[in-house]
Amino acid sequence: MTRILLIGAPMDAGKRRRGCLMGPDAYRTAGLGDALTRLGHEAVDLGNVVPDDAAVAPCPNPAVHSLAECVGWTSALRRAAESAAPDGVPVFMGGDHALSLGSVSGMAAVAAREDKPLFVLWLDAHSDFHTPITTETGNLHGTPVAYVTGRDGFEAFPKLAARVPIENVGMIGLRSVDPPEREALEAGNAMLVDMRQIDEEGIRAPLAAFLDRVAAARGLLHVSLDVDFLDPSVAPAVGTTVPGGATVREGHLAMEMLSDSGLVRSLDLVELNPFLDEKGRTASLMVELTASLFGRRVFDRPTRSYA
Ligand code: 4U7
Ligand code: MN
Ligand code: MN
Ligand code: MN
Repeated sequence: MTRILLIGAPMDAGKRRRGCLMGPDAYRTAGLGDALTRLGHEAVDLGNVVPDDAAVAPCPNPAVHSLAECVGWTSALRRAAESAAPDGVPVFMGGDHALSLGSVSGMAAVAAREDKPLFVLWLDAHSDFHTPITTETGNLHGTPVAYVTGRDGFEAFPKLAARVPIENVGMIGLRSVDPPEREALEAGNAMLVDMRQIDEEGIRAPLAAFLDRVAAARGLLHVSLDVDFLDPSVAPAVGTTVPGGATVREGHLAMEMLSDSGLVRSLDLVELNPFLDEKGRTASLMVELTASLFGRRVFDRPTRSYA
């Protein structure tokens, strides 16, 4: 039995297209809490976070928009992560992916306090490794990995309590990486799994290797699940669809392996735009995937340990 803390983050400022603010209520409507309770967990809905008021200097990159809003969400969500984590496993119901500026930096602070390394698994079509300087769209939902790993250009944002080393980041599902992101990623040593690699060797091998590393380091694992990790044919409710994504089964296998590992300390569910959904099917799929991550099985398997 796990105590799971559902935290609504109706953030919509990380991009121009509106609708992600309805995400938390879509997850509630799709029965996220009940699905977790049925698995024997205690699921507590902490309600929605309210962003702080923030004042910022203008950004040198004129494309960037909603900077103050994003800064205000970041500080509020970081506090929410830090205050929830000692009581259970926080699940951030987004909201767009800019919410991870706060959730991941908060979990990094939690890990540092426990004197453990934080690892981040980024399940996404995109690498979200822009800085406010390199972004061309100005959409800050494309920046959280750069922020939490300590890249320059985030002076307007709260100073990090702890940086996530880039080698502790694993990205799976990649198929849309902009040239400045690619250049910066190639200078580091994150685990980068693009769709071609998934086609060639499946999702199991790279994820198992990553989980082994987390276990060996006695690390905490934060999982950030962007709806666009999945193929748009099965998960249409997202503003940034990219064809050629993960299948339903690839998604479940990843969640089942994460569940077996026992390493997941926190989770983001991001980028669901209920305004674009078809009869709630994307919200429901995200609920099903979350249930797999928290232990739902068709049949049990002998326990495999990642260590
Ligand atoms: B998401 C993009 F240009 N890279 O910077 C950008 F392709 O959270 C997309 O992963 C960012 O959905 C996508 O705007 C952010 C674009
Ligand atoms: Mn993303
Ligand atoms: Mn994405
Ligand atoms: Mn997106």
